[in-house]
Amino acid sequence: HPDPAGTLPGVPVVDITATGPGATPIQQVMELMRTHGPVLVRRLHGRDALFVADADLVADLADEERFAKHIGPALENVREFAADGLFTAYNNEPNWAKAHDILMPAFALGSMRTYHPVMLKVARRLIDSWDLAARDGQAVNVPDDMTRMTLDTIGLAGFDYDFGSFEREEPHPFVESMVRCLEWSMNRLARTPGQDHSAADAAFRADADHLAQVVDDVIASRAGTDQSGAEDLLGLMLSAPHPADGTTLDTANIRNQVITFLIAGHETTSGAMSFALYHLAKNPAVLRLVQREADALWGDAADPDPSYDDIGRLTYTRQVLNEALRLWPTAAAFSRHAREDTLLGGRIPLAAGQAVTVLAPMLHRQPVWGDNPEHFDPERFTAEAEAARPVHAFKPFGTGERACIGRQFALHEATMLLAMLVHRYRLHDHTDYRLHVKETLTLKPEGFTLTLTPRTPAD
Ligand code: MNH
Repeated sequence: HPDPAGTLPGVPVVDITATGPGATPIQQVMELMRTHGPVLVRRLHGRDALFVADADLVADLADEERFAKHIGPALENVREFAADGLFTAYNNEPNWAKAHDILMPAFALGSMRTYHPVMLKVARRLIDSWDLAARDGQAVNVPDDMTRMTLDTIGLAGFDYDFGSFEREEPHPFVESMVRCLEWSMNRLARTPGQDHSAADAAFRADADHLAQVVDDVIASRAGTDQSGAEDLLGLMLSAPHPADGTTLDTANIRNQVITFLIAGHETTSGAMSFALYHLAKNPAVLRLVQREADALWGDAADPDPSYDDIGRLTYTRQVLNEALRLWPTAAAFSRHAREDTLLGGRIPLAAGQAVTVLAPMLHRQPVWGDNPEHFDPERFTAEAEAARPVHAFKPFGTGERACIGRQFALHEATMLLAMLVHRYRLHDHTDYRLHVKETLTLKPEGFTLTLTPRTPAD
């Protein structure tokens, strides 16, 4: 369908063809919005994309009667390796509803109790590794180690598959291939028509093949074993009948779901924890409060044994994570389309099928957040503050029936790890790190390192 966004009344059109989107397209749109306001059309090689961050417009887009998830050009590229997996499936593809119904029970709040011991086991791998670094006075690379931790967690919790990331000097090859596939998906959007990209495309195919091989390995390590008792993701994928028609997922779709969950299940959580640690390192008063909350639970135990219920009590730690996701929502954009011709916010005419992309980092800096939105302040997420704010002002997990299925999983994992880390270590911002946000479709604080010293009871 056509995309006549350029003719929208009162919406500025910004043509970026001369520079292209560069290596940081999300941050480029953030800058454009700082100049032109929270609704704009970005034009690239004659292709228009409508971006919004205005809180009222985002609230309108959350209306599931009139709008639905849109698979835009970025997700079309991701479909090249994740196809009809849950994240990239079209709304009307039968496998979306089928997989959603089969997998939902694995993400109900109660299921987190099952994942808790695995999450704790992997958190201890990270701590063992950081203990060695602290002993040797070596810096740790925060995003790299957060990625080790989240990949091992989703591997073990979801598929009983051990990536063993802490036994490797370099990231697991799955991660390297995945990052290049995500980069390819992002950079493909910036292509100048008519140029030759066959080398990049061939390299992408090789990486996508590698992802598929890892997936086959994950599945093969379970095939032939009795699945009837297995209630993790792979067990459900392999054997759970659909509640309505009794059929199970087909083999091709299972592979797409495994790729999807291995990626979606670790990449964004890793970034979220990295940004949270960045903000803690830069905000000693907040760090004290998180430490106090962990101390209240675990005292000066050298090796605390966090229970499932402890994690629910870490309310301030959770606020810190939310505030980190406000400033740097690691899946920064999601798209919607109009189901029928409609007026967005009562003023912007949209044709049926026409796409709108929500830019969460700028939504999270709108006036509803007060007059100093750049200021890191977890008090924005007390229950009272949240109740006083429009519900759709905070969208790090998307919206509606296509919102993030793994939200509770991510928050349980991240809250526990953050609390354990601040309980155990003093964090030293030894490089006086200046934030550099790297984009690979998702966001990470590139090159952020810390040195660590053990906390003593008096700290
Ligand atoms: Mn997750 C969808 C953000 C953690 C699995 N996730 C989404 C969307 C956002 C998102 C935004 C909606 C995208 C869109 O509308 O196009 N997810 C996050 C963030 C974190 C995260 C910021 C961590 C922090 N996600 C996780 C984890 C898992 C997961 C952990 C799995 C264990 N997410 C998904 C899946 C979808 C999704 C699967 C697609 C759901 C659907 O469309 O049915």
